[in-house]
Amino acid sequence: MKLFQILCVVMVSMPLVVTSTQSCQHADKKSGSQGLDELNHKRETLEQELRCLQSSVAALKNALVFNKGTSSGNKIYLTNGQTTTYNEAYTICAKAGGQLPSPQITEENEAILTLALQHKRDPFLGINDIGDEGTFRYPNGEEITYSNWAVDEPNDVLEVEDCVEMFSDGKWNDENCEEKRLIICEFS
Ligand SMILES: [Ca+2]
Ligand SMILES: [Ca+2]
Ligand SMILES: [Ca+2]
Repeated sequence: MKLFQILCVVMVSMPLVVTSTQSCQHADKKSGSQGLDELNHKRETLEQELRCLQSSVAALKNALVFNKGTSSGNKIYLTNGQTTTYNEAYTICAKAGGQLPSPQITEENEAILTLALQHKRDPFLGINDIGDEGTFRYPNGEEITYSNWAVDEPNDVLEVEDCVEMFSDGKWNDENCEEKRLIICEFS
């Protein structure tokens, strides 16, 4: 989890007040010698700061999920509760430092579903076959390695269904990208 992404999400999407009893302050131990000793000292200092940052990131992640999100592994799913087209949702998630949800395992699919059910709307996934009809890919261009299609899907009705929505049972349907669906973004 990139810290700036979390901070960005905190700032733009929720009225979350963060107070911290823990701060990642530089350990200002005096290095008395040069060379190897100094390098070791710097390494220890950096390791200490890294552990502190990791702890802060973990705390922030828990706070986000507690507030209104869901998670699976190191992925966090958040929504602003609005609906829009695929392209607009794609842009909104990218601007927030995330991407449209792209489940790669059942647990991730379930985490997205849980959030969607809370808002009683079907979301768009990032998976699509816009570039290559019939071949569904993640936003990074890689072919999907996991799928959860509903019966008889994907069916590319009227040859305009190149985006993917998630139904309220967690199953997937290819759908027209111009339809409006719940915006869920994935952060990792
Ligand atoms: Ca097509
Ligand atoms: Ca299609
Ligand atoms: Ca369909």
